[in-house]
Amino acid sequence: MRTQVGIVGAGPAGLMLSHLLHLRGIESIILECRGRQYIEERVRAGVLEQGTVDLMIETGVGERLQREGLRHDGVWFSFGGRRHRINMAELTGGRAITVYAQHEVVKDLVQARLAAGGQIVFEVDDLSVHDLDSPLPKIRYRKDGVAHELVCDFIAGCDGFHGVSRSSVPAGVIAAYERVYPFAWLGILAEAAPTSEELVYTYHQRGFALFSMRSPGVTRLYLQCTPDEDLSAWPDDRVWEELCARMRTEDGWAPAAGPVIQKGVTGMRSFVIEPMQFGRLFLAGDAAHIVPPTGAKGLNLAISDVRVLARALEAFYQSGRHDLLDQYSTKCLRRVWKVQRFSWWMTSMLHLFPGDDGFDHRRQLAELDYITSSRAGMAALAENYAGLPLD
Ligand code: RFL
Ligand code: PHB
Repeated sequence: MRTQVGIVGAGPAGLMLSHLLHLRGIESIILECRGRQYIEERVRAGVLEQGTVDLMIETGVGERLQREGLRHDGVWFSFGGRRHRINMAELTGGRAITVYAQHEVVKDLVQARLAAGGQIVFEVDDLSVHDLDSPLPKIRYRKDGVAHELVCDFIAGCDGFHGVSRSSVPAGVIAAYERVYPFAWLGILAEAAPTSEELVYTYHQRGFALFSMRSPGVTRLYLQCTPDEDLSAWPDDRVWEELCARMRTEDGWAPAAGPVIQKGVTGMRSFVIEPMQFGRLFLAGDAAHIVPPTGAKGLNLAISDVRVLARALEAFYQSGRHDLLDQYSTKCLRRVWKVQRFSWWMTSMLHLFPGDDGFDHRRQLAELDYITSSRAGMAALAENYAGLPLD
């Protein structure tokens, strides 16, 4: 088998890359180890930056997003028993976030690819990448027990943090920078109408908590917990008690409880590799970097990587130019590190760290006070949260 761009992974990065390449007349094949239903139901991110929303609309996959997505012009920070709103749209010239679940983005992209005759091979096994520094790199895999080889001009490693692409780069070629946090998030989805129209990030002496949503009938909530938290110690009643203890404000605001439909623990890590390329292998999204979820940036960063990659591949196929491909890593990393900084900063400001004392507590409160009362502080938060402009 032969294609121009072989894509490993049908997450947001791989699917959006394939879609953008198709619009530029470039052929690709996506190889995914999971089934279609699994990737279309996997509960993950929920917040889309303005640039991600604009890209989906401009490229013809934003119809359902425009109908069902919840646009939020503001975001709330709660501390000391009070909620404070930051008006993102007003501070950024109309930029906002949209709440639309990651698996809905995945569904829309899968549908668009298949409707356009695109190839996504689901449930592949034993995938490996070869000859990365040659002009014809290859992907080998098994499908239904039969071995296949896909010969490509380029390979895009969009296979997430645990994929095989990154670990196929020879040792010593890429450097990794990492920070692992001493806490995790216990997240639930609940059938309960959201009691706030916008997200609420809460700093509390019992630990961080986050109020988010998926639709007018479904609330998404998170609690800071330990990295090895045992879910069996968290029956639904205890989760609601703890959420309310952390989130309830002086004016009586709290989340409304309802049947819990999903529960899980997510670890927290910052991770970046440099460079994001080796020979004809280009890494994008979680395969190249991970951010802690506090800034709601992982999905958005995956989308901004593949936008850069699609343009570079277009320049190559249209005029044989290599310069944009050569600049891929440098260009992406400039944004990646700014987003890493923001996600690390939000995480540091809002969580309790083991060993923190009264000094740390007061410093965090002062920072929260600053970013919710100074126009400059609010503007910096709003600009990063709604998403730095894509160039
Ligand atoms: P993905 O989505 O992990 O997709 C990788 C795909 O590759 C497949 N794969 C393989 N296929 C073939 N062969 C192999 N050997 C393979 N190994 C893996 C996998 O099955 C999968 O389909 O990576 P991608 O495309 O880079 O997208 C990244 C995002 O998924 C991720 O950054 C976000 O979900 C992070 N994230 C959030 N991001 C946001 O922008 N906003 C948020 O609000 C937000 N909240 C979150 C999050 C992630 C969370 N979890 C569970 C990690 C909340 C949570 C709880
Ligand atoms: C979510 O809705 O899942 C969500 C929202 C904001 C975050 C992380 C996750 O920072």
